[in-house]
Amino acid sequence: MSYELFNNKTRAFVYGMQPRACQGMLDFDFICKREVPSVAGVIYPFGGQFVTKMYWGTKETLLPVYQEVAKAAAKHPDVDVVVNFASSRSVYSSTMELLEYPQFKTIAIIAEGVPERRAREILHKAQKKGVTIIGPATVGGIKPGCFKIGNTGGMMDNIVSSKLYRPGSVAYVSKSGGMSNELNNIIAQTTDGVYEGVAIGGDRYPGTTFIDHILRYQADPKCKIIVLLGEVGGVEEYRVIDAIKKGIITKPIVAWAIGTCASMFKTEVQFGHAGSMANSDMETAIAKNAAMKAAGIFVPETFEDLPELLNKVYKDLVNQGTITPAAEPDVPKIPIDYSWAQELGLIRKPASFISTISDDRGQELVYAGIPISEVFKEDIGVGGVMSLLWFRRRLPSYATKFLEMVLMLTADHGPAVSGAMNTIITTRAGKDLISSLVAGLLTIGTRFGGALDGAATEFTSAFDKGWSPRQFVDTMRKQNKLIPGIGHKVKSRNNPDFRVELVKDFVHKNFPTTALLDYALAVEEVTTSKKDNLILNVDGAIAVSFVDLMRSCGAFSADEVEDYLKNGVLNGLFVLGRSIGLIAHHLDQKRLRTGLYRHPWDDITYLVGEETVSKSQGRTRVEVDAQSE
Ligand code: Q5B
Repeated sequence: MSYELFNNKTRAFVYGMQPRACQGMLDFDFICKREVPSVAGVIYPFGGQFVTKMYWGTKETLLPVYQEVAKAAAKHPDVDVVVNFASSRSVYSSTMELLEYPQFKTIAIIAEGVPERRAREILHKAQKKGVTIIGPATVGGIKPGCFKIGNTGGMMDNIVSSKLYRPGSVAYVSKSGGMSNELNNIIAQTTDGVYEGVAIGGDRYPGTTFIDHILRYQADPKCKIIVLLGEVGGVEEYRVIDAIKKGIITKPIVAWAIGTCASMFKTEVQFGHAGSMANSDMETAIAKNAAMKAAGIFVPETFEDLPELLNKVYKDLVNQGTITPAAEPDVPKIPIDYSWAQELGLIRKPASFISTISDDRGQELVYAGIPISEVFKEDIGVGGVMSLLWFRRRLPSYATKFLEMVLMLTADHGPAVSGAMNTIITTRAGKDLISSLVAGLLTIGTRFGGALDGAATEFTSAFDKGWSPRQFVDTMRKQNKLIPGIGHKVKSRNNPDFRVELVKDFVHKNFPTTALLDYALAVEEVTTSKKDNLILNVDGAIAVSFVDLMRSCGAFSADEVEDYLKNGVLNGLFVLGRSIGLIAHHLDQKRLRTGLYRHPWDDITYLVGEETVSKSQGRTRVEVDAQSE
């Protein structure tokens, strides 16, 4: 194994779709002032993506995504490192495949839970091919100023505070990836910084062990101090001791084996890592620390004393002239992700949108402050949900019942009404549900189903001015205006609309006041005396009742009532209710498999002359005919 696994020209593939890890590596490259990004591309056998968007500093850039290792390798012959994020299930096959490519010299295996037999097979093949494996079950490693494996070092602010953007003189090897962050911090505080750090992973059969990396550090002239963070279980620390005894390792080592507290337990303790359990006395952390100390390694009394001891060793080397601390470069500016900066409260930006009714960002969807589970626990029904979303408040139960009643009453009025007709014709033209529904909905207007808002406005205004019903009807007629909410194509005094009867009955029984409804019924007396079909229709009855409800239920101020009426909430009731029926008509036509509709000629009066446009006068023959009549 060459002593140098990584330098500032190292190029790598990331195996697996890991945008965060890739971005972390690129951000690290950027603050290390690397000329070329360390990630050459992503290998992701699943999906058909060809590029993935990343940042290089503050600019956006594209990373190629390869579905096949062969293509990636052929395209980037300079890549010699692979950071393999494949899962424990697929890491064996993917690593075995990667080992077939001689250009890959180092493979980091991140997955935890790789079966030991598989790990040993990988190791065997890697040794035969001369490939360095870091892991499994590791975060990887870092070479300050040069290269970072995946998520090693944590967030960028952590990397900057541990000065990992430039090399120091201390190289470490640990089992634990989490503890490697601690080491980055300790080394930055007590010495001129980290030269290189590798976490070999906590499995029983790691691809490389302490001695492999310590031998590299011994051979590397830029490494001046070695830190070894071992742990209970296994005998790898003793291989380092042997190498010291044989004079192979001569550089100062500061070391500690974690797990000295194991002796406080009555039974053998299995720590977090698969390999961290002592199978014999010599595998205990206490025995290892004692043996390392006896071999001349700098071993503190406790882990808490390690920084002080490391600082002493460092200072001695500085005093001896072995280490000459380099001038500190400027602390690089970290490109920080917008979402992260926002989470930290570092930035603010005026939002383009405001919403006050619902929120899906938390664990639970919230309607006007009420979690969706409460909506069901309290069984507030569709009317309750409408009151939360439309009015941002809870309404009394008679009000939510009324809302539901309106939806039920307006749901449908047969296939012959304008909206249903349009939906049916649209469906029969082969359109989809949404188009057919919308075709029907777009028919709703002041004459059909959309008279609620107008009715509420006109009746309320007349009532509030103290006009008598007769005065109201006469005034509207003088102004040449039809009274919204009055009149029906087929319903009349003799053929009453039962929907209106149901509304009147419910409102009179449940609402605190019914002043506007009663006024509208008095207006109906006047209009029906003129013509039998000029009844208070379903739009009108709902509209005036709703104004009574808003004015008397105690949940709305007078201004709010006015605002809601202006904003068209009442037509919204008809639109919502009738959507049920229009969807039903679409489904009905689909079910019946009806064909394209064409209106019969004999049902259309054609008033088209032979010549549509008079050449001399530029007027249509119909116009000419109409004028001469
Ligand atoms: N006259 C509804 O008209 C209709 C008058 C009036 C004073 C009036 C008409 C109207 C206002 C809008 C309205 C909602 C077009 C209706 C609905 C949902 C539905 C539908 C369904 C469903 C009916 C004959 C004579 C004329 C007019 C006078 C008529 N309306 N005077 N105020 N409001 N109403 N729309 O029968 O002297 O002879 O010239 O526009 O509230 O859409 O089921 O179909 O659930 O789907 O065609 O229920 O009333 O009458 O226009 O020929 O007029 O009565 O001035 O007088 P008609 P017209 P004159 S509910």
